[in-house]
Amino acid sequence: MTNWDIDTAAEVLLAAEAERRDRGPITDEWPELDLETAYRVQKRLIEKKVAAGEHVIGVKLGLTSRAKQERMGIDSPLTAVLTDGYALAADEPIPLDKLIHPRVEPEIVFVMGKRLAGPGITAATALDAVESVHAGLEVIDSRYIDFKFTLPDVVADNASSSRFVVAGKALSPRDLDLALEACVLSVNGTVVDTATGAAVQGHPAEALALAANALASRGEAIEAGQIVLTGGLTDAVFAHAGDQITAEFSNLGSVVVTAA
Ligand code: OOG
Ligand code: MG
Repeated sequence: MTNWDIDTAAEVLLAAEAERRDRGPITDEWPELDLETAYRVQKRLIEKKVAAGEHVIGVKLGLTSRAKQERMGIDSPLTAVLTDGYALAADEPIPLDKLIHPRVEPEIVFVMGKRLAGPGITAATALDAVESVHAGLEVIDSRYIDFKFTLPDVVADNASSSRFVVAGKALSPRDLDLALEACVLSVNGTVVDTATGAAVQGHPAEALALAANALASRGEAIEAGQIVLTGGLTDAVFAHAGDQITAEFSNLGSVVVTAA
């Protein structure tokens, strides 16, 4: 029997990631894992990645769209931390041999020009701190069997973070209406889903403001230069060997990953 505490939970999740071993929800064994404690597990997990040589490069939001919330059965958004260990280079395939059951979702991505620290951040102030906006794809790979988890479980697991890719094309957020930005998700040339930027909290800048305010409640901020993934616009699709998954946006351009 595991004697659960914050450090043990972080170690168990890191080992599951490293050894490609999915497991049952931690809350089944440690029902006292509440949301606040789960964010402390997430923080400890990131501290361990940093101690092993990774660098924090940004923040992500999860469960910001209805499509994602309905699929995962959780109606509350969350935040997680991005390190350079999750970044895929432009032509780098999804390494299926290192992952458990990866799924891919299209996201609108911000690169911050200024530090953004809550509380009291509105979508307008949030957008003022953005340097550029990009198309992105996130690869999620829950360490829980069948992506079945409660909110504290998924927060502790750094929101299923696994890999992400950000398109090189950069636009100023002032040059387009991100609520109307359209996204078409295709697998091997077949359209599987569509959405607009309004899918995430009505506007991706609302998601950014939400992140800044949520982080402030835990004494943290979004730093200048950091990347922010605003959350899957559509449900995520499973990545199988040989798949080519593409998100085409109306103004932000296209971003593609292959699974190898
Ligand atoms: C949780 C991760 C959520 C998003 O964009 O909503 C997320 C999951 O779906 O496993 O990254
Ligand atoms: Mg995501």
